[in-house]
Amino acid sequence: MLISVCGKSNTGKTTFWSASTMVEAEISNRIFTTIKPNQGVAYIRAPCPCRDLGVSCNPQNSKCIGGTRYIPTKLIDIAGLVPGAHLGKGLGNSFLSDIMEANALIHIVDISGGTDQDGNPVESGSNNPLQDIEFLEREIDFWLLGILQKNWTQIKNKAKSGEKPEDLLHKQLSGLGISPEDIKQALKENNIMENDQEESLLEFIEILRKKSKPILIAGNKIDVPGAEALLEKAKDFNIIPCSAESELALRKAEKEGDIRYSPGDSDFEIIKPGLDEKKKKALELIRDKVLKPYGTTGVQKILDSAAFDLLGLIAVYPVENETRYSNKKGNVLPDAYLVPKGTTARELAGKIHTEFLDKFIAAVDARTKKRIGAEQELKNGDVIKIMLSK
Ligand SMILES: Nc1nc2c(ncn2[C@@H]2O[C@H](COP(=O)(O)OP(=O)(O)OP(=O)(O)O)[C@@H](O)[C@H]2O)c(=O)[nH]1
Ligand SMILES: [Mg+2]
Repeated sequence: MLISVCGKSNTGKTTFWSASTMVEAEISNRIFTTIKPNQGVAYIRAPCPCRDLGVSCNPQNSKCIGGTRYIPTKLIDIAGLVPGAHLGKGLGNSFLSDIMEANALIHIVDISGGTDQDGNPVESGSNNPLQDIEFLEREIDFWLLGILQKNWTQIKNKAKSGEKPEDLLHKQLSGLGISPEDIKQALKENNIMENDQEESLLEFIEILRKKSKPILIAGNKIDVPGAEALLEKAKDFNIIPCSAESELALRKAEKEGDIRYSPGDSDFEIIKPGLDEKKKKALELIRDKVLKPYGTTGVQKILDSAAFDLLGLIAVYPVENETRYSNKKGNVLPDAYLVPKGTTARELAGKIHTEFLDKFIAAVDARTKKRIGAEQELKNGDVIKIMLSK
C-alpha cells in the first residue's frame, strides 16, 4: 500500500512525512522546499492479537509496542502544488505523476490559515483553508481529464468499432490503480461515450478519482493560536486536526531518550534526569497546546484513519502453527498484513505468495481452531493458518 501526502507548498507535508517515517528531510518556510519526492515507511496501528491470546509475540515484518502492532506502509512526500499546476504552473504537473500509484492521499492543509494560495507564509487566519480542499480536488480532476482527453478521438472511434469502452479507458488511465470494474461502474453513472462534453467528462473523472485516490484531510498547525476557530468553521469537512511539528519534536525527544512516548499516545513522560530547561519547556508547551486540548498530535490518527476508514483495510495475521500462533522458525505472530475488507482466505494466501493461490486447500481460524473455506471473508484481527498442498 502506498499513501502520499500532498497539498500546497509550506503546509507541513515534509514535517508530517518526517514525523511519520523518522527520516530527516529539508523542512523550511521557503516556498517549494521539496522538489523530488521523499519516500519512506510509516506505521499503521492495530491491536496486536498477542494480548487477547495471552502470548508474547516476536514480530518480523512489523513491530509490537505494549500490545499495539505497528504495521509498515509506504509513505511519500511530494512537491507542493499551486493553482494551475495541471497547466504546468509552479513546479508543474510532475508532482501529479508522483501520486499516480498512490492508493490514498493525505491532504495537508494549513488549518491556521497562515499559508496563502501560492504557498507563501502569511499572517495566520488570512487564508481560508476551505478553499484549499476544493483546489486540490480540482487540480487532480483537471490533470486526470488531460490524460483522458489525450487520445479521446481514437478511443471513441475504437469504441464505435466494437471495442469495449471500459477496456479502452482502462488502458488510457493505466498506472492509476483504476480497475476496469470501477470504470464500468462509472460509465453506468455517467456514459461519456454518449455525452462527452467537458462537464460530463469531469463528472466521470470525479467518480473515478473518489474511488482511486480517496483523500483524507489533515488540518495541520493546530498549535498555532487561532487554528481552533478555523477548524470549528470547517467542521462539516471531516478534517482530522494535527500538529506535525509537535509529533516530530516528540518522536525526536523519544529517540534521544528524553521522554517515553509512542506514536499516537495522549501524553509523554520525561525520563531523562536533569533535562535541559529549554527542552522541558518546549515539550510542556506541546502538552498544553496540543495533547491536552486535542487528545493526541493527530499524526498517527491520520495514518490509521487513511488505512482503516478511507481504504477500508483490515489487519490479519497469518501463522503456520495454529496452536502456537507461530511460523516455522517459532516466531509467534510473526507477520501482520493490511488487506482490503472482503479479502478471502485464499486471496490472503495469494498475497503471501502468488503460487499459494493454486496450492491453497483450506485455512484455520487460529483463534477458534475452526476450519474455514477458500471463499470465506476474513475479519479484522484474524489469525489464520493456511493449509497448502505439497
Ligand atoms: N506551527 C507549526 N508549524 C509547522 C507545523 N508543521 C510544519 N510547520 C512549519 O511549516 C513550514 C513548512 O513546513 P514543510 O514541512 O517544509 O512544508 P511542505 O508542505 O513540505 O513545503 P514544500 O516542500 O515547500 O511543499 C516550516 O516552517 C515548518 O516548521 C505544525 O504542525 N505547526
Ligand atoms: Mg516539503
